[in-house]
Amino acid sequence: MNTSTLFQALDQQRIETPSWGYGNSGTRFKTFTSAGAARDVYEKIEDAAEVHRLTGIAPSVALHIPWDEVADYSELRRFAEGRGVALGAINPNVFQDDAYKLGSIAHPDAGVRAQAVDHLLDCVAIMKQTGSRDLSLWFADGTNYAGQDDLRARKRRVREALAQVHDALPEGSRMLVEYKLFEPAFYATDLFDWGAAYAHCLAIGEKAQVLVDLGHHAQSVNIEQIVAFLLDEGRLGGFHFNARRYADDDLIVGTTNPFELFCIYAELVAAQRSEDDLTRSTAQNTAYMIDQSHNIEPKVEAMVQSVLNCQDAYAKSLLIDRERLAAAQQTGDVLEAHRTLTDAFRTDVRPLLADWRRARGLPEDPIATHRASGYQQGAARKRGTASAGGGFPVKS
Ligand code: LRH
Ligand code: MN
Ligand code: MN
Repeated sequence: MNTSTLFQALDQQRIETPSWGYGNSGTRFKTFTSAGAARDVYEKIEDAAEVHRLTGIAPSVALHIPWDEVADYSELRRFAEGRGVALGAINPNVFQDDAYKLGSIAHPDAGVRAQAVDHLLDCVAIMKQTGSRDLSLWFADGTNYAGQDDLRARKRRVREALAQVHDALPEGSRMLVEYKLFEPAFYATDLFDWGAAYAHCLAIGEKAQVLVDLGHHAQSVNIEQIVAFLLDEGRLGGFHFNARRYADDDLIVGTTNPFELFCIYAELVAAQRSEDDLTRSTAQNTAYMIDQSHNIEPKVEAMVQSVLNCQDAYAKSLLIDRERLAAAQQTGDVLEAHRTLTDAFRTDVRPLLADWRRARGLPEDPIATHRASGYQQGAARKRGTASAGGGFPVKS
């Protein structure tokens, strides 16, 4: 691939950052407050805009409702657009009210289920004002003890609620169904893996797609294979990027497992070029989102680093010699096929990406530019230090 084709491909990349990554948040053990952490949704949007200014490929920010609740979402949309970013996926939150102790859409009580569905439908209405395409759904629902509830009944309740929300989605929008192996429920999680999410999506309709959060798998699970499978079935909706060493999410994507991130992008790039229309359009419409909340590192800097790690993985995956790979696969030359991948992975793409940034009027070293800009010090002066509000103070 020549440089101008590579640059054009790099221009297409988009990574959405999460509002909740800019406020103070922590582990179940401790929330460390950071000087200058965003206190409300407006400051979160300002930080997301800073990440986009520095990287050029993070033009939208996901919202979590009610963490980011405002009276007027059209006004919030104008505020964001005025700062150069769009409002992205809407993430309803049905896991923090006292009513949800035994679950939300899988709760044994029909009244609680209705309360949860009402909130999901409110979020569908919000999407229309924010201009969001995707409703991003994750449920903390599950049980802690064998016998605590009827597992099949819970499955049917989940199906019924998801179908209701699906049917309320406007044309052109989607619901992304996120699964998670465990936590906060530790015996059974209602949406426990990609297969459960996929089965529900298939049953409820075309607007339902699976969301793969990299943090939500057992350590040895091959995520790129799940990605390939869902792409081929036309049901991959999007990603929550992070790193799974933290049991859940929150560690910077591509830090401990850059080869895995590269392999995931390798599947996506291959699917974008597929001759199969469904696979190709699924890959082209995949939403790339970060789901990280940083506890000990500077938040804006950490988000910039996350976006850059995705760019690095994507650039390397564009360099894979696909003809050499196909030939090696066809002849059963196992090591040649593997070496074709690792040749691309081991290429130092930093000079190429610095050139791309220079050509696009972006800072060659976004982190150094951010550090030198005084943005962080300005935020600390303006926002102060002990600002634990605006996001989830403790995340488990
Ligand atoms: C759950 C999760 C889900 C939530 C986010 C804050 O672990 O990944 O996507 O909405 O974290
Ligand atoms: Mn997630
Ligand atoms: Mn998570």
